[in-house]
Amino acid sequence: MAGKLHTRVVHAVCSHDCPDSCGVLVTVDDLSGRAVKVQGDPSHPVTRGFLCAKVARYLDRVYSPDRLLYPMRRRPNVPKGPLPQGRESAAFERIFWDEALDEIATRLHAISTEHGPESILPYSYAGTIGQLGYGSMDRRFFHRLGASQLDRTICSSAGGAALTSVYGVRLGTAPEDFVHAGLILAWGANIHGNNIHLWPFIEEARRHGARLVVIDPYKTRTAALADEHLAINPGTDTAFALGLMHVILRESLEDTAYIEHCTEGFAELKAHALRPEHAPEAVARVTGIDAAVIERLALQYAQAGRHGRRPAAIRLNYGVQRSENGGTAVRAVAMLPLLTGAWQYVGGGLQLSTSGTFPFQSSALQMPELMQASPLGRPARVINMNRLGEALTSPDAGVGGPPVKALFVYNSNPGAVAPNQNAVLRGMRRDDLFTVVHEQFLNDTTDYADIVLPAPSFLETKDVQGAYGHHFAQISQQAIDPLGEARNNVRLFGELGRRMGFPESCFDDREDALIDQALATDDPRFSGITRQRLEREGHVRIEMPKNSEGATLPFSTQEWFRTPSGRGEFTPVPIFHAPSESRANATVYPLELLPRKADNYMNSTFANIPTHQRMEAKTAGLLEMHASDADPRGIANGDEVEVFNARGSIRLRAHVDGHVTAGVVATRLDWNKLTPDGVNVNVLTSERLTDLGGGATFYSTLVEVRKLSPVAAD
Ligand SMILES: Nc1nc2c(c(=O)[nH]1)N[C@H]1C(S)=C(S)[C@@H](COP(=O)(O)OP(=O)(O)OC[C@H]3O[C@@H](n4cnc5c(=O)[nH]c(N)nc54)[C@H](O)[C@@H]3O)O[C@H]1N2
Ligand SMILES: Nc1nc2c(c(=O)[nH]1)N[C@H]1C(S)=C(S)[C@@H](COP(=O)(O)OP(=O)(O)OC[C@H]3O[C@@H](n4cnc5c(=O)[nH]c(N)nc54)[C@H](O)[C@@H]3O)O[C@H]1N2
Ligand code: SF4
Ligand SMILES: [Mo]
Repeated sequence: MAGKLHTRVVHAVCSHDCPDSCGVLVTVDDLSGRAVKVQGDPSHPVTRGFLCAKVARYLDRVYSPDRLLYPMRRRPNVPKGPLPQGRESAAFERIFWDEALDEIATRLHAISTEHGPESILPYSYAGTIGQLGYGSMDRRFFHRLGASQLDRTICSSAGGAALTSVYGVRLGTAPEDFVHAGLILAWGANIHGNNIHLWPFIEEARRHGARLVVIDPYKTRTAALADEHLAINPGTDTAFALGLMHVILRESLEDTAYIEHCTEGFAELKAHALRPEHAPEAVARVTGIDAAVIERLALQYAQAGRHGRRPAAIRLNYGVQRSENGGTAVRAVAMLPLLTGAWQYVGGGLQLSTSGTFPFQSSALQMPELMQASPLGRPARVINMNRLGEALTSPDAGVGGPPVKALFVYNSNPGAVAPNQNAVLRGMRRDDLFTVVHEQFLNDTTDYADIVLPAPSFLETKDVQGAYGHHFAQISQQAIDPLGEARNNVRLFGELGRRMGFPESCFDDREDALIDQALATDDPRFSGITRQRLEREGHVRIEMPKNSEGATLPFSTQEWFRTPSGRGEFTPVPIFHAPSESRANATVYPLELLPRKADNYMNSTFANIPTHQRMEAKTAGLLEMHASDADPRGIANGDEVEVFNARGSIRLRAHVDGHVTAGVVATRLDWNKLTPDGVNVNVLTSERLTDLGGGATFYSTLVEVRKLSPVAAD
């Protein structure tokens, strides 16, 4: 009880790459300076007082004995390459921050002079999605340096480009409004695993009679809890969406008044969708979903919202677009509410991303104009992050210009998460590549670093954040001092800018100044939203235009669209092509692989934390198969198997369990060094890009599986 007197509660925001962006209350013991408890903010309307299982155990990560606490340098004569977990630090010697920064500045300067600044490649993604941590001072630094630009495409760029092509802006149905829906489609969306704070709203809708239908080739937690699970063949969503449109149009169930006011290209879409190849029987052959089911779902979808029925909401997530033709698939799905006018009803519409709600001033934070002041004097070349393997192993980085001679990694673990891992690791192993990694842990990427630098967790730094799954802006206060000598991304790149001798005063900006810059805009959505107000209130809802009944209904009227035509775009009409790596085009490698995320990790984050490993123990290291694929290969439950294709191979244990249908196999992302053969599933995935947005195609991967004899297995 006495202890209570010495604690305070700090409002932070979970900065992981998750749509929920939870408000987190951190209890800090003032005597020790330690965080003693984390909990979901009960006053946050979407967090509603709970955290996911991963972050509820966050202190096990923050205070893990394995945290990287000091800058280190590779010892002379220790080659780059993997070391077992717990033994990695033997490759390094501790150095002071000053030495580390001086050495980095000296090396980058020399490399820039000799090979040109574009031979330096930053590599980052979403270790934090705070505005400052994700992209601010780091971008200023690399822009001023003239380094190659990184196209950050590994997650959502196909879907983002697709949504923008149909709507012009990334807006969607508010999670709170899902309670009013009568039909909810979870389309390539593992809500219960990846987006848990939407779940209570769906449960509430179901208490009022809503049906939840999951469209996913894998029987996720979400699918297991749904009213109906449609196990679609991977990469065939365009065909499925066209099948639904076909029935809706054949039955004249489209909303003609809405289409007239709000859309463009309807006649073309109608002619296309009514073609015989989009009739339910034909679509059933492609998608694996019965024609009768397609008929019924199309009628239910179109009739929702009418005659007093509750409306239809689609939770489309990024699973659909991690496929070779995923951009087109997202476009096709995103057109459904335009056809039925579902946007006009509270609780109707679609959510892929709400990120367009927040007019953060990212160009003020990132200052692309600094490229003009760089030695290059022009915008630098662009390298797609999904092609890291090619970038590190080609003499012209795969895009023309100098080879990559320096790699600066932060906010990401490409050694584990990037596709075509064998090429990535071959590249990172190069002796003539200078690699810096800013990290919280020694992992599959630091194994290849020349210098490692300690980074803070979100408890240890201040930031401002929006969300891609709700409408609240939040300040994340610094709850505790950085552990060891950790420095946040802002300080790291500000200091480095000074070491490089950049004269611009923008390298002196600190967190509060940057937050102010992020919020400084005339955009009415940020009117009245200041750093001080966010600090006071924790979270503030971004107000969007309301209708005469006081409801915010995105895309219910024409004013919402931001496409060139100012309307929802049905053209170019979505055309279905089977992915080149899919059953329709399979030759040598017949099985479609789902290289999945783990329910209890965040991509590769948490994979090294024993608490989280225990939560994930039931599925780690397994290859899930259907009996009809296991039997002819002589594979039984528990057998050691090799999963392989032309890019690589991985050893797993077969699990014949009914989570996948015939022709599909599935396994999960893990750290390489925590697997028996030291590689993870990304040795099998390719650097091929999506049809739109240059996205990653993890879910278009063909493999073969064979049983390993017991001798070969040990
Ligand atoms: N627990 C947990 N939560 C996370 C993450 C995590 O790693 N773990 N990662 C975070 C990140 S980075 C992101 S981007 C979001 C992503 O959230 P989601 O988009 O939900 O991510 P995925 O699990 O990749 O894909 C969703 C589902 O799509 C299915 N799918 C695959 N191919 C197809 C297809 O062709 N058609 C259809 N209809 N479905 C398909 C997959 O089987 C999967 O169950 O989640 C975030 N939240
Ligand atoms: N096979 C397969 N591969 C995938 C996916 C998949 O579903 N299957 N998903 C893909 C997707 S959707 C995504 S988004 C990517 C995610 O790829 P990444 O963005 O690389 O995600 P994480 O694996 O979470 O790694 C983030 C790293 O950032 C570090 N970090 C956290 N905060 C900070 C900070 O403040 N500063 C610095 N310097 N570092 C910090 C963490 O310690 C962690 O190691 O993976 C992709 N790869
Ligand atoms: S990972 Fe997602 S659900 Fe979990 S605490 Fe963070 S924002 Fe919330
Ligand atoms: Mo992602």
